[in-house]
Amino acid sequence: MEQQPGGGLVLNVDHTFKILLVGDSGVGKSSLLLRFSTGGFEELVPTIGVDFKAKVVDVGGKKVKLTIWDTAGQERFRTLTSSYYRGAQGIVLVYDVSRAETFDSLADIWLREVDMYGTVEECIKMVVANKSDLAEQREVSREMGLQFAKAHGCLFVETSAKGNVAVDQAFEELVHKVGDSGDAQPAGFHWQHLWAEEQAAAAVVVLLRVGCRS
Ligand SMILES: Nc1nc2c(ncn2[C@@H]2O[C@H](COP(=O)(O)OP(=O)(O)O)[C@@H](O)[C@H]2O)c(=O)[nH]1
Ligand SMILES: [Mg+2]
Repeated sequence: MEQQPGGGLVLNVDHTFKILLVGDSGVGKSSLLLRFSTGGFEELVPTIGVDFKAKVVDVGGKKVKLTIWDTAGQERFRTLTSSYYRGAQGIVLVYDVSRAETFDSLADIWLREVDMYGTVEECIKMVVANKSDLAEQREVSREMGLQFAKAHGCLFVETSAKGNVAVDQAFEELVHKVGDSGDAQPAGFHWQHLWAEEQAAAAVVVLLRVGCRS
């Protein structure tokens, strides 16, 4: 988003992708986002229960604004609202390879929620097996993760947010798949249809900017 001399706001990107992180508390969702976000990330205003970050990336020569949504811990109470899922084109389902119950939760909770509340038919899902550095404590084999991902039509990658293993590749692969799916919203369209939370955050940014100028 850029402020024009006349005061109008312009999104100078070709597309906007909404990407979500879901999974049990403690699996490393925020750590993955932090790892991916080092460099060129814009912290948007945290709203109640949801944090999101925006980053502009290049996908096949087009400028794409990613808004990556993370929970602010309320997944502990299983109270993610439907608006969290609405319009998501990419969904990252994270488990911790050292805690089998977080893997079970993908089927028991998170995939169900995605099916129930997701609104984008062609949405790309990726299963991320995080904490691959914890070899000694591993409870979920790579093979199990891969089988599960295949069975549910998801991409699969093992990562370590701590060791910075495969984190960028995971997000990049997902973003490219979303770009290929043809379900990306042109930026202009998306601007008209921003979801309530993002709109509220954008309004605060505008107010802050206006405040700074006067
Ligand atoms: N060993 C290891 N610890 C990790 C990794 N990623 C996150 N953690 C730790 O796991 C805990 C929970 O991480 P956090 O990102 O807050 O999880 P969230 O609740 O899913 O957002 C923190 O103590 C992190 O430092 C990883 O790849 N390896
Ligand atoms: Mg978190």
